[in-house]
Amino acid sequence: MHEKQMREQGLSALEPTLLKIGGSVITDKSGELAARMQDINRLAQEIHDANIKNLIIVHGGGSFGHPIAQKYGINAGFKEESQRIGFAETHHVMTVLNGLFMDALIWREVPAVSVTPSSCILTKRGRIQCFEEAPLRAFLKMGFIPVTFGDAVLDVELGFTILSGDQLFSYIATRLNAKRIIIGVDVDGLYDSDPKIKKTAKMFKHLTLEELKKLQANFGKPTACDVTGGMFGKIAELIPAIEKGIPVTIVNASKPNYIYKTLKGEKVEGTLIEKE
Ligand code: IP8
Repeated sequence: MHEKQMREQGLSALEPTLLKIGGSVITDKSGELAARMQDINRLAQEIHDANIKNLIIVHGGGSFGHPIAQKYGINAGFKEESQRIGFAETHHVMTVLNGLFMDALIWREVPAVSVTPSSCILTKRGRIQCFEEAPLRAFLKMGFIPVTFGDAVLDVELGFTILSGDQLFSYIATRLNAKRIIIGVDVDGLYDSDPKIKKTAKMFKHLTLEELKKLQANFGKPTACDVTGGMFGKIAELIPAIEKGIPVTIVNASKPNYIYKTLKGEKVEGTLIEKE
C-alpha cells in the first residue's frame, strides 16, 4: 500500500511502542525447543498489567529457531533439496514458540494477534525488500497488539534465509515512527564485553549514537547457537532507528517487573541509547 493511501486510511501516524523480547529470555538456549514457560507467563502478565495502547511485540527464536536453522544452513540460502524441509521446520518451530507466547497473552485477555513474517515479507540477500505492512498498521489502529518474530523467510536472491527479530524490529520501528523501543534481554543492559563470560564487564547506563558507533567493534560475537549475530547484530540493527531519534532502552526481561516498569515509563536499571 502506498504512503498516500495509508495516510487517507489513518494508518500512518500511529507512533507505537516497540517491545522486543529476546530468545534467551523466553527459551533456554543451551537446550533444543526448551521454552521457559514461567518467564513467558510472567511477561504476558506484565504486558497485561502495563496495559499499554499502541504496542507491537517482537520476539526472537532462541532454542526453537536457531538450532534448526543452523542444522540446515537456512541463513546462507537455498543450496540443496534437503534444506526445504529444514526451512519448513524452522518456520514451524517459530510458530510453535509464538503460539506459546500468544496463548499466555490471550489467556490474560491481551488482544494480541500473531503477524507471521514469512507471509508478508520478502528479503533480498537477507535484508527486508518488501513488507506488506498495511495489515500490521490496521491491527494497531483497531486496538490489537501485533506480535511478530524472527522467522525463516523467502529471499529473492538466496531463495530463502533467516530474518532476525532485530532487523524486523528496527525496520518496523523506523517505518512506523515508533515512539520508543524497549529491548528485553537476559542481562542487565549493554556491556563492553559479555558479562556472562567476563565478570568485570562494564555496563553502559547511557550512550549516544556516536558513542555506540565507536563501541560497535568491541561487541563480542554470540556465545551460544545464534544464526543471526547475537548482541553485535542486535546493536548494528538498531542504528537506523536511533538515527531517526527513537530512544532505545535495554533492560533485563528475566528480572520480574522490569518490563512492566519500563512499559509504564518508570526507571529501572538498564541502558538508554539516544541520538544525542
Ligand atoms: O532470535 C531468528 O530471530 P532472532 C529466528 O531475533 C530464527 O535472531 C528463525 C532463527
